Amino acid sequence: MDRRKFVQFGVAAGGALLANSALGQQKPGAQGPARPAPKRAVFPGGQVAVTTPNGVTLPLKEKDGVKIGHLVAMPIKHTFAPGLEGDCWGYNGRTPGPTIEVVEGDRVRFYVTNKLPEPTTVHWHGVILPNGMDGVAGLNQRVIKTGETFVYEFTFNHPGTFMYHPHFDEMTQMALGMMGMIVVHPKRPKGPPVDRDFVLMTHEWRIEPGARRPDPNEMTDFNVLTFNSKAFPGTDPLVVGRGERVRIRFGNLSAMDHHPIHFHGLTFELTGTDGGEIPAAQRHPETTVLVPVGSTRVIEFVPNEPGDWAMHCHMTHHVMNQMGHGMPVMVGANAQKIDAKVQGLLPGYMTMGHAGMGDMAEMGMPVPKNSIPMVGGPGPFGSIDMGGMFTILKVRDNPDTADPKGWYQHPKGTVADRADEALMKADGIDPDAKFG
Ligand SMILES: [Cu+2]
Repeated sequence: MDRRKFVQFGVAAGGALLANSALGQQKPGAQGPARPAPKRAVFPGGQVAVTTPNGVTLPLKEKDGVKIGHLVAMPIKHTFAPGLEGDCWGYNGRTPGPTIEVVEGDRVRFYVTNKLPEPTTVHWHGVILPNGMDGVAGLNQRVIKTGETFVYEFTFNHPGTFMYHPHFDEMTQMALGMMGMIVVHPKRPKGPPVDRDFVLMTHEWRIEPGARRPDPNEMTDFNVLTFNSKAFPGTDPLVVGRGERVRIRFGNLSAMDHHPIHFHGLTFELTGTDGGEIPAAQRHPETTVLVPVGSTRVIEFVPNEPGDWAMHCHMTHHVMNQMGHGMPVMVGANAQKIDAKVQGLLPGYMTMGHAGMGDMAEMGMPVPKNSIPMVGGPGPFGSIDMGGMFTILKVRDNPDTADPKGWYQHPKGTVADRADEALMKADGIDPDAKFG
């Protein structure tokens, strides 16, 4: 019996715990890194259920061969990161809404209740379905008025990674957080099975420091950038096993920006989009995947280097929390002289940013109530001076028992540190070398 079949058997027999402990505690060694058992092999062919970091999956109940779900469009309170709360709109009390997870061929009936102060609809982005179920207000259906419940019924005929969002007053409703991911597992999976499967929706928001309501009118100057509506350090890390095959499905329903998501410590292959699967012959290694607005991108990889690896949008303004973009450039300015002059008028004035922005988190810069400082969170070696669309991929030998909050323990001598003077001398390195 192979491992995957055994796990399925274990789950079926109510012995998931046994399967995990029996297979998950293999010590790395002669047989290579441990390959802990997937926790939930519940879809055809042993496909693991998707994980939505910081999120949930929509519960579905089956009746007469139809899977039934309920989405409630509603105002919500949302925490982007510790210190930043928003008055947002979402589904079932959250943004993004619950991830819809089904299997190719599934017939579904989705009820949509509107508890917003204005009409809405739901569009099933990328799903090919009967025209009257496509959700474009005025074109395919009447709007769902406040207080009404509509019903959508269709069959998911194509496997893949899709999204859902309103198609009425999109600018407002999506700016306030109304969106979610859809995963349709294939009936007969091809290619190597994955051990972990994640969904991450990218998004951008404009929230004035101190305000609670995202600004739907913003077109260019977004200052809160998120994975699953969380800005670092609010993003849950992705804990994966060394040697496991991992899939991440990205979506982008940002207003304006495409997001190049960059991975440290591994290479991946693009295996699909919301158009479908990419043929194996067209795949090639990459370290950054561009996720355009209104698209999904699916990647797969096998991490072999253990550690805490950064995973983030590579637009530098998308990995800083709540940047203000109207400031003068102060880098290189003589702060002492400026401070002395201005302090005559404004006691306590301090020029910010003259030596770069990286130290702002540690300085405890005063910020308005309900706003997050310009930089991120604490790390094992000091402050991680990134925020926004940033998270951490934690590659572990025993991911199922590893503390997701814990940091990687580096083997001795494998962390960059201050150079030893004798070694520098021996290697002919002069720190005071002159150039030019
Ligand atoms: Cu970005």
